[in-house]
Amino acid sequence: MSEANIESILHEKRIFPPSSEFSQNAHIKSLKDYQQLYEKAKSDPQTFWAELAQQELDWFQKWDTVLDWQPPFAKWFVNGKINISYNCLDRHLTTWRKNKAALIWEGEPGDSRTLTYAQLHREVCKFANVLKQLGVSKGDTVGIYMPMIPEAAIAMLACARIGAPHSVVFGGFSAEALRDRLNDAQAKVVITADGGFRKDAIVPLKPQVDKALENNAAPSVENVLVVQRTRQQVSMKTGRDHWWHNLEPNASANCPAEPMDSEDMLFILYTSGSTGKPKGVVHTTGGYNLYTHMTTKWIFDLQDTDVYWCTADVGWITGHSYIVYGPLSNGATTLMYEGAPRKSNPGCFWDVVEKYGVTVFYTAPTAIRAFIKMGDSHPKSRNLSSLRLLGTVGEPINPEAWMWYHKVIGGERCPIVDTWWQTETGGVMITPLPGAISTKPGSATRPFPGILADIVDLDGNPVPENEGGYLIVRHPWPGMMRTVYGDPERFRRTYWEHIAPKDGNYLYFAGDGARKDEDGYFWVMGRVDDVINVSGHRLGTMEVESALVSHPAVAEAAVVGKPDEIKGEDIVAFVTLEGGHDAGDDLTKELRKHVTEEIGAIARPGDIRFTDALPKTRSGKIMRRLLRNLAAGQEVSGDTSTLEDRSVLDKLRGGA
Ligand code: 6R9
Repeated sequence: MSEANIESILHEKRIFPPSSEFSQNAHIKSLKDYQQLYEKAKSDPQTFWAELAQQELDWFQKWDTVLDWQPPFAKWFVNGKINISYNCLDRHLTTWRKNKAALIWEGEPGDSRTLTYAQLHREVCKFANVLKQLGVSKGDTVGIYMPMIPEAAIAMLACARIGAPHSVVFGGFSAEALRDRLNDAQAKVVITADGGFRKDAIVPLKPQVDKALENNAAPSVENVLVVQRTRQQVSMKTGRDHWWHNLEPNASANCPAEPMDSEDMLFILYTSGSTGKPKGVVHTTGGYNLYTHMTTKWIFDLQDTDVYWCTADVGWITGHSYIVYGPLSNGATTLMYEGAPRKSNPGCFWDVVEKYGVTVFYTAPTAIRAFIKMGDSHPKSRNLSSLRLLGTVGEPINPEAWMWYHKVIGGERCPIVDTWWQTETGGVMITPLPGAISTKPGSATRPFPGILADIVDLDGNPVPENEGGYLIVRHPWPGMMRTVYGDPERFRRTYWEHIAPKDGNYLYFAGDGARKDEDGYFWVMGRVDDVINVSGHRLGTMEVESALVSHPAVAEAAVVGKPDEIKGEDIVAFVTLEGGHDAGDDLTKELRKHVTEEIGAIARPGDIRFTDALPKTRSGKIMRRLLRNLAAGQEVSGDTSTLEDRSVLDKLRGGA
């Protein structure tokens, strides 16, 4: 961290105000409205959130305390009783929305399905009863390892309905990664599918689950539920494995939502940090429901006529908060797409926009850069005039990509919301409110009302305008993570004591470097810890290093990120070998395969460099900063005086 060089090189001056037409129809209509909300939330956060909780959500029982803050542990809406599945479904059934499309789904092969609120409610109730039949009750954790099909959302909502916390594991993770997560969460049931369709191929899922569970390696798992999607042959273990389509049709459609305590765990979601073991980020019910509801409403400016499409995978926090919970809590129409742009169909996203008249579109900078590379002809040959608002998330967006998005996709009429947030924050933290805040390409602009974000140095002192520092948050907010599952000390250490608390004031440390400009706009520059952001996916260098070192040929490994045109960053691994193993293309291939098996294809190093030794300090720490320079093809800069053996660097430079 002390190695972090957080100097900003961006000096973007262009500014884009929303059109008056957009502002007039928006939920938050002007900068003044935003400022009023911001000031109100700042001066009395508890009243601000309590009023919204009362107005916007349905409670079975009102809370008696808005916030119980015993740093770093927060409880919101203490003793309130609520169910997020009820807020996402049941309450809309007594309104005209009953027969509105809740979920529009498009499969990669071109099949599709639309579920109204009434239909989605029925499916969720039936599936909740299936879970109950299998012995899942309130408090039991359920693993979800699914492709992007409606059953993924149905499974999440069914878990929430009966109070069983879910732990969704991204379908691209390997059997090993799945097993670790199932064990850490002590999952009782796993919900999966035979496979999913992605880039014209079948991604096998059930075989990975079999592998994760083989030899009783995840002993907490009693049952596996399997959705038939791709129809390839899978093996079913009698007594343990069940087809969704055998159980669900016979289940009762009557399943009242369980009144949950505000602070009951809603889900665990694993994310990478700077140490080896992924962290189980814990989110609870009431605060998360409110925070995702409000952010969805004001940032995506949802109106009843909108068709809203977030392209994330449900395996990531963006899928949780902004495909499933936030949009449905608002009674919106949320679109889910199974596939990804691929050689055979580079325009598939724009076909989906045209087919369904998508109005709000939310994607990642890495996707935008890939679209740019595929050429303007694809979006230009489709009718994208339904779009009225665009969003991005996952990493900083470079101004060129922002401008392309603005011109080619947005037709210069759609505001762009660049949303900064994290798995840990539950929902968006820094973002334009599109009718109120003028945008600057590359800036996430201003904090959401109620979010006291700032830039400080390592002592917690605010840094001057336009100077780089560490992004922090000063006051708890309803959507914040509550703890690291099973490890509250890690939660304290990682997020709240990284900058030492002063006079009982705790600062939430986000792990990002940023600066604030003369207009109070935030410019996020990227991670300041050992986390690499590959295509918007967080990977800890330690995780990839551990995977490499678990291969018998590898003695030591150091992993760094290098700038990549499409992915943002790519993984470069520096590897030293055990005696008797030869560096070469075969081993490179084998190691890349090995990392894919251990973690998943997203962690596969783009570049593996064999070397005799790694550059270390006298205390034995690998100097990743030097490796980052080398990986990027730059001259090694900064202080090298702590290097133990200078010749190591010379050899690496010589193209080891
Ligand atoms: C939602 C999500 C979080 C990290 C975060 C930061 C980066 C996300 C960003 C952004 C700049 C944005 N990040 N959005 N950086 N501008 N608009 O992505 O969660 O997977 O936990 O990643 O992603 O570095 O710390 P998560």
